[in-house]
Amino acid sequence: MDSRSAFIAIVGRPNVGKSSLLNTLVGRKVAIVSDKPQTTRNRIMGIVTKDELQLVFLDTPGAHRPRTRLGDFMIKSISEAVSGVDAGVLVVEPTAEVRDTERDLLKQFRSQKLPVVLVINKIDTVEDKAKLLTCIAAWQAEYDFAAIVPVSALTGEGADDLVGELEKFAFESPHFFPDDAVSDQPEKVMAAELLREQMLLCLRDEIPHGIAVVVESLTERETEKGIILDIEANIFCERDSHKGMIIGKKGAMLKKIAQAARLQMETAFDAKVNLQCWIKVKEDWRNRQGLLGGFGYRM
Ligand SMILES: Nc1nc2c(ncn2[C@@H]2O[C@H](COP(=O)(O)OP(=O)(O)OP(=O)(O)O)[C@@H](O)[C@H]2O)c(=O)[nH]1
Ligand SMILES: [Mg+2]
Repeated sequence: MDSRSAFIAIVGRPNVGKSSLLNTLVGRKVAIVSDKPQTTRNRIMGIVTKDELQLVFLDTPGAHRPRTRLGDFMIKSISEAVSGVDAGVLVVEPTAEVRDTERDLLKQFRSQKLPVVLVINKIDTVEDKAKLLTCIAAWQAEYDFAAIVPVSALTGEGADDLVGELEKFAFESPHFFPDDAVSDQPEKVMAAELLREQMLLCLRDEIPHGIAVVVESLTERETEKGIILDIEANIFCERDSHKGMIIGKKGAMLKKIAQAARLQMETAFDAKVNLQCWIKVKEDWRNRQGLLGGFGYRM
């Protein structure tokens, strides 16, 4: 059979599980995940290749009302992703509540005449299946979806059904990426994201949202015990007080964060990692265009 491909944008409100879904579909961790909203800041590509079929997913930041220039960038990267795909996946929580955020996203798909599949995620949290039916009915009334698929990104339930629905949007074309590719993210970016993920998991309130991570160098070194990756990362935060919280008592917090991030990197890169981190303060960087670009938030 001839090869087929489709580009698919994954959109939705913050924290609904878009990145978790991407990871489940790809079968590898390509996007970081946390319980805090606005975890994803860039569009992140995840590639699924099954024989002749290649689906290229674009995970996007959660749709929200931006309050900083970084927020503006995040919202722009949603429209950017939506404008270049063959179909959309709108991810929602398993509730019957439809909000303007989702209506605005659907408007973007409608204006481009793109088919949309609704994914009702987190069904592992729904005990009463009648609730799910109410939820489906509410969404059906809202938009003419190409399909509605209940899934759990956590358990993987429904993921194959979803791929089955999305396969319908694939058109005959050569594959855009090598069949063994899972993402387009450079290793340095992946390493920075894995470090930022641990900050989101370990730090509270506004602090993790005001953190940017830049991996300055990532070099491979052959030793008697195998390959070691030396990774040097700069962690930028917004205030001296935040810097203190990140370092923690006698450096305990930074040690915990770096240790956890190192383990994640070792799994991701399948090599031993030697991670060094420096913390720097850049006041109000989320509103400073020049800094945003340098931190990787540039269109
Ligand atoms: N119980 C359950 N939790 C889930 C599921 N999918 C995601 N989560 C949790 O929901 C939270 C948010 O997941 P993310 O994948 O980071 O959500 P997101 O939509 O990418 O969030 P943003 O990047 O902030 O827009 C995390 O705590 C996940 O573990 C699911 O199917 N079931
Ligand atoms: Mg995300």
